[in-house]
Amino acid sequence: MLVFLFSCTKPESNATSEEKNGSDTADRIGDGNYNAHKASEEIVIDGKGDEKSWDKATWAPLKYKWLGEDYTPEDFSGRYKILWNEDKIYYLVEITDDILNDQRPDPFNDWWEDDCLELFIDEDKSGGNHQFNHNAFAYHITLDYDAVDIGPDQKPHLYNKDVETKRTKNGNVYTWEVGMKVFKDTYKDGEDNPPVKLTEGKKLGFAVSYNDNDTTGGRENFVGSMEIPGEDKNRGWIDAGLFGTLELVK
Ligand SMILES: [Ca+2]
Ligand SMILES: [Ca+2]
Ligand SMILES: [Ca+2]
Ligand SMILES: [Ca+2]
Repeated sequence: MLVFLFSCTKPESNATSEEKNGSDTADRIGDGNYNAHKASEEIVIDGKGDEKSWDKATWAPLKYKWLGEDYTPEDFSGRYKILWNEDKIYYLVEITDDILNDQRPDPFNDWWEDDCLELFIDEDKSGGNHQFNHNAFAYHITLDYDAVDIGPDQKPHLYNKDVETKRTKNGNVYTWEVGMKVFKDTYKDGEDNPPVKLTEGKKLGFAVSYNDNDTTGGRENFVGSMEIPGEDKNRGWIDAGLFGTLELVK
């Protein structure tokens, strides 16, 4: 009888009771897609998910290794939640990391080699190449909150006015809270671009990821929210077709 009971239990489910409180079924959590609820109050970017709306958002894992050797949960583990309102998409990302590495204070000096949170967003879910254009954005958010991406001039730019970030620390657990404006692919660097007004039912392409660097002075692991097929898994910064779907729900 005991064996029968065990066989009915889903052995691979990572869902906690907190995850089950969300509207998503446990089965689809972590498949790289996400249904984000609308925030019902102002989200203050302070690195604390203590706004009530965060309680209705479901945690999803950062569990797909895109680069590096295998790692332990103490070395890296991560999960994220997303909310939205008319003006912004909000992320709460909880990262466990044994060592924070910020060897390059200049944000344009190989920014992906320091510890950084990397958020991908494709406003119209078009997919396609976004390496040197704004078809999609790949915001690398550094430990001192610079948001870096490459523009059509093939040079890195700061997008700090579009992406607001704060982080808190509790032991080796870091909570990043991000408020991100969303832009069309007509975005012009150095100009005043109107952000898109977000609406219920909208679908965007997205990925959440983290570059973990500890002791080698370079990126040791790159871990993301969706599976990337094939041998070369470091293609998200070029190909928006790999992104998951972020749907804005009630
Ligand atoms: Ca907050
Ligand atoms: Ca680490
Ligand atoms: Ca696009
Ligand atoms: Ca690290």
